[in-house]
Amino acid sequence: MRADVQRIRNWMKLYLVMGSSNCKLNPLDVVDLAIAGGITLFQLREKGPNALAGEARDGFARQVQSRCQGHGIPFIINDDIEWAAALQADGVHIGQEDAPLHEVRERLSDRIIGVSVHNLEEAERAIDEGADYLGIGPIYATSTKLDAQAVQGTRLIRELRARGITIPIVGIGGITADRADAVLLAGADGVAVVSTITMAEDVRVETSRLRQTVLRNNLTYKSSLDHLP
Ligand code: 3NM
Repeated sequence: MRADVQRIRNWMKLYLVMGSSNCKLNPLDVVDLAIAGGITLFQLREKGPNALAGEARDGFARQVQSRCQGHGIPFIINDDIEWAAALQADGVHIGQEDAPLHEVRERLSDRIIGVSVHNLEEAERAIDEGADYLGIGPIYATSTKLDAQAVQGTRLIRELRARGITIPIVGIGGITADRADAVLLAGADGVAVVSTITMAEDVRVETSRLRQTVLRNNLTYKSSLDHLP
């Protein structure tokens, strides 16, 4: 059964995206500390020059997944639909260059499917085709994703909300605890971060700081959503 929209909205609040190569510490320790600090969703994005492959990749994924499962945190795979299916992950996050959404929905009918969008047209298409949430970025400059598009600020998030579009939205790209307010006030349900958590001096403390910001702001945004038709 597909999760209802309110659960998905709640999962967006503090969304950790990471791969083993994004971390200063042992990546499994980072996952443990981020869970202790209060992340609400996890996406495994095992990409880039030092990414794991083959059995090492599988073994790492299963260890992360079991940590997430132990704490009721949905575990999502970036891009690789067949891997997500093999792992029985809770969902997948796809970009514009990945398999078409309707095919992904056929393969993973009851799973969470998130889509990265960069403009109104992509957002409307993803919604029509059944995306569960939209990832919008890069909001701020990022050095984590080498092929990131141009920085777009919160413009698209504001535009979608101004049109009365209520799909769960997470902002991504260069987001820190100090910048999270602007993303949430624009209308995002939460923030997705890589380096603010994975490279933090104290992963648990930084995660808690982000969580406090997000929970405080989401109250403001939720109450404004109540007035939408
Ligand atoms: N996707 P950090 S930006 C994975 O714009 C990813 O769609 C982006 O990393 C997008 O939090 C990004 O370290 C990297 O800036 C975000």
